[in-house]
Amino acid sequence: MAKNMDAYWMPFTANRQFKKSPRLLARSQGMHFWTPEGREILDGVAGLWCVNAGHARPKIVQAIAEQAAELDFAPSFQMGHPKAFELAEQLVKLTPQGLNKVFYTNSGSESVDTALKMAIAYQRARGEGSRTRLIGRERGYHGVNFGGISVGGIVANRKMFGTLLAGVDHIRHTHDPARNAFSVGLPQHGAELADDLERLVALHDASTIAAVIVEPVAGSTGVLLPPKGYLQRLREICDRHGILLIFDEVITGFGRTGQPFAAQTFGVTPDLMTVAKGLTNGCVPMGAVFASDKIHDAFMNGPEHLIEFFHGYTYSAHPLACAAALATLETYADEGLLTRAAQLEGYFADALHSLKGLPNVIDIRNIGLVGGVELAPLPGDPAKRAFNVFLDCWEHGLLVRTTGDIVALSPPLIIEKPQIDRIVDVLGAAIKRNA
Ligand code: PXG
Ligand code: PLP
Repeated sequence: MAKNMDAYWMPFTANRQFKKSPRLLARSQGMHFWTPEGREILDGVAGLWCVNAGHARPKIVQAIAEQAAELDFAPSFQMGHPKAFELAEQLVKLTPQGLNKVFYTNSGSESVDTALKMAIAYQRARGEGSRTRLIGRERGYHGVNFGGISVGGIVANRKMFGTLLAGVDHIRHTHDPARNAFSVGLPQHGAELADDLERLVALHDASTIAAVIVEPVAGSTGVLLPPKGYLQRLREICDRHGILLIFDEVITGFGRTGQPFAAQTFGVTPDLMTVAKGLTNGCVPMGAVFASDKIHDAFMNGPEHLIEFFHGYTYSAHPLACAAALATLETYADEGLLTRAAQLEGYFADALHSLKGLPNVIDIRNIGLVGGVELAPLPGDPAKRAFNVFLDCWEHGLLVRTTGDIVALSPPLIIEKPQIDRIVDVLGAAIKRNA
């Protein structure tokens, strides 16, 4: 282990607390991590919502190793390599109908900023250049780049960073525990919150709005589910006003909600879809934007020797990432993982909702293999109770995530029923100990 922990400035971490009592992971396999001392930790969150097929899957490990030896890097601008095309072809077999074009990035944050740029540029390309405004949603998380924090709705991620992007507005979030607490699956109340977009159309005029971006299920801000009919209504309003709909599926993509994408679970097709995380099972950084043919084709005019879209990353379609993604898709297919969450949803829901009635549990939410348990904050000390529960779970061999006073669960899709029971047992005991 490192003798000195000073040099590493850790992301989204309480650095001083961490360095006083570090939590280190040294090895991983299947549903588990092991600490450097050899303590086994059950992975309740698929790493950071990304290791959907579980850890150290042989096909993926082998593909990365072989790729590194065969073609370590290929320039991404004006050049290509076979696996980039092969992967795109495989991916569009999984996407909702009409989303047939793939643009590669290296993270969810880059996918979001790419999709926002595509939306504005598309509007201009089709002769609607006044449509530059972007609409996000309160409590949305769209990564940490400037576009993403601008459309995002998390005050802590925004307030330190100046004026952000100009011309952004937000619709209201859908979290409504007063009416929807302890809903199993989608909440009944709140489809009308989609009409908040009409309010912004009335304020700004549709002719100024390029796109709306939402997570089908908000992950980072605590597993907030779309009320029944909400996403359909948002789609209708966008269509009525010529506004593009972007689904940020960085968490919901690749099987989390029981279908390959949440767009399919909810039966609503966006114009652009962002993914990352589960695309490579978290093994090599990679993201992507799926674009409709309509959007892609709007760029494909002008002289053929000229670049159509002035955007891209050095590491777009990195060979190691493409190899990892291809092996990941194969692993998902071999084991039926992209629909396994639908089979386990009922069992997972029952287990999770059995925590109702424990001290300070004020809401429980679930869909597919994602769940949120909301705790009453300690008076005057927001986020502390959930953090204490997180530390307690860690001490008892379970990794969970917390955001504010919400505990989030998002286990690898290979999870077995006894492991679901164990997650709920350890979490329940931690909640009781921290009452
Ligand atoms: N959009 C969504 C919907 C996300 O959930 C991003 C964009 C950004 O992706 P990158 O790869 O740039 O981090 C995300 C990422 C958590 C947590 O536990 C969530 C994310 C990342 C890390 C932790 O809430 N979501
Ligand atoms: N900064 C400088 C000076 C660069 O030359 C480049 C890429 O060439 C970048 C930033 C962007 O890096 P990336 O393409 O990895 O996002």
